[in-house]
Amino acid sequence: MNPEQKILTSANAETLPSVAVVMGSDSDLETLKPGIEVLSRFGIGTEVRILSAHRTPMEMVAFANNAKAKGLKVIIAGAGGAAHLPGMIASLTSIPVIGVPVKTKSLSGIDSMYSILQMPSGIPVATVAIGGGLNAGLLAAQILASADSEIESKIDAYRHSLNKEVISKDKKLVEIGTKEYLNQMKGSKVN
Ligand code: RP5
Repeated sequence: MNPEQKILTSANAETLPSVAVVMGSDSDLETLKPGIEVLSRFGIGTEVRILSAHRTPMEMVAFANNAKAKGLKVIIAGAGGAAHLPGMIASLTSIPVIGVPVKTKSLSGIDSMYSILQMPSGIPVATVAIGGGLNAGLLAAQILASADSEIESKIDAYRHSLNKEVISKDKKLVEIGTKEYLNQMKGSKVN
């Protein structure tokens, strides 16, 4: 095992990471956590790193340059404000990059969104919604699923569970009515 592999956070010790989740600051971690968790739930190995386009640019370049040799297939990059990390990584590797605009205090993440979204022709970044860590993880899994039927089945099962959940909510709402449904929703939030 090379030294770089030792610092990998793999969802499954047997699985070498195929997805990297990188962020400009540890303050972005909460936003990316749902994506990291869903990848883990699907048994997809992840490498999670803090790499700043502005504070650690050389480390970011080294990561992007080594990404393909390490076997990474998708990179999720979250950043806030002047969010250059996803675009800079996309400029250094042809591995698909999913950008996650992190919500900011001053501009609510509109700054992050435009920074990530408005890439010049030729260097795409697939941008999810502001704070869209979960969808970034799901999209990464879906990209891998195009060549992996096991992951595809897990995504199908996940979507089936979403479908069942909404159908059961609808049934309950019809049965007990709006007022009682809202009461129960408020009660479950307190607990
Ligand atoms: C960006 O600056 C990071 O992605 C983060 O969202 C933002 C603020 O970073 P901290 O000041 O919280 O470290 O590079």
